[in-house]
Amino acid sequence: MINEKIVTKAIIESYTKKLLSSLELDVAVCGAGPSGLVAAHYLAKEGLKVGVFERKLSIGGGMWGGGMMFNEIVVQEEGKGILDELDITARPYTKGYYVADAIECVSGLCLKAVKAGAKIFNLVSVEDLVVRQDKVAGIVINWTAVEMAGLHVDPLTVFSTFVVDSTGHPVEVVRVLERKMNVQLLTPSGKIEGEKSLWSNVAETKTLENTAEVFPGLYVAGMSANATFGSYRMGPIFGGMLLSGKKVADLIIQRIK
Ligand code: 48F
Repeated sequence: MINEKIVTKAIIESYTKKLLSSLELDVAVCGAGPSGLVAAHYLAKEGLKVGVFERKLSIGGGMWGGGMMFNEIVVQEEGKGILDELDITARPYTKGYYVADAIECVSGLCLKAVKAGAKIFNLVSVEDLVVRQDKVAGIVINWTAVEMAGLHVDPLTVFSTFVVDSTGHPVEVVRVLERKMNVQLLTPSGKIEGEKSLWSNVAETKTLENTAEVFPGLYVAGMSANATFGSYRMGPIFGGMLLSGKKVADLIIQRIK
């Protein structure tokens, strides 16, 4: 016989425990697309306390739909290395190009991040930052449902040594900092440079170069790195996203350890 009171209490208590244990993090990852999930996996695997905050119900960002809803993705040799490490199948297509099932990729990345110890909070939007003494010191979160309904409900706060903006094309977290704090970012103009049109070859390389700290305590990864530093988009080739997630994790691990 199932007692619904126990089911309800189990869910509320265990979620609350998970959230309470994530109020002070080593790294807050904003956005659970491919770059954010890879970052979360490598950071958590090093024993760091990682929380991932994702606006949507589903995890995986722009990866589920492959290219134009053909749910396959393409990676190059370097990106395949990461898929191999994470036990995700990549099949050779032609020299230097591999294809992978987008569904296996997202579910594989998600499972690896969670199993490594990262806590993922879906349905939660990052709406602001905590900035202390000219350093980003945390994030300000609210339920996506509150945001969608336009309800006048105050958010809550999560403190974090480092914050990663992996919100993809809209580069939302850096944008908040730029809009509200009138700070100089570590970009050529001191502002968000903005994303350029599609050029896969350049964009793939630039994504890695652009994966960096953009303001003390705040890193950018994935498409948000390219949008911040003014590079091109690349379409459904995902090696750069995976490598960027690993690079941001490596940079933060070096800083913390
Ligand atoms: O867009 P997304 O997949 O970012 P990514 O890791 O990968 C980009 C590729 O999917 C693709 C591409 C590949 O070549 O160009 O576009 O850079 O995932 C970003 C995630 O962040 C969430 C959003 O719902 C998505 O799942 N997100 C965006 N803003 C917020 C957010 C926010 N303010 N708070 C929480 N989550």
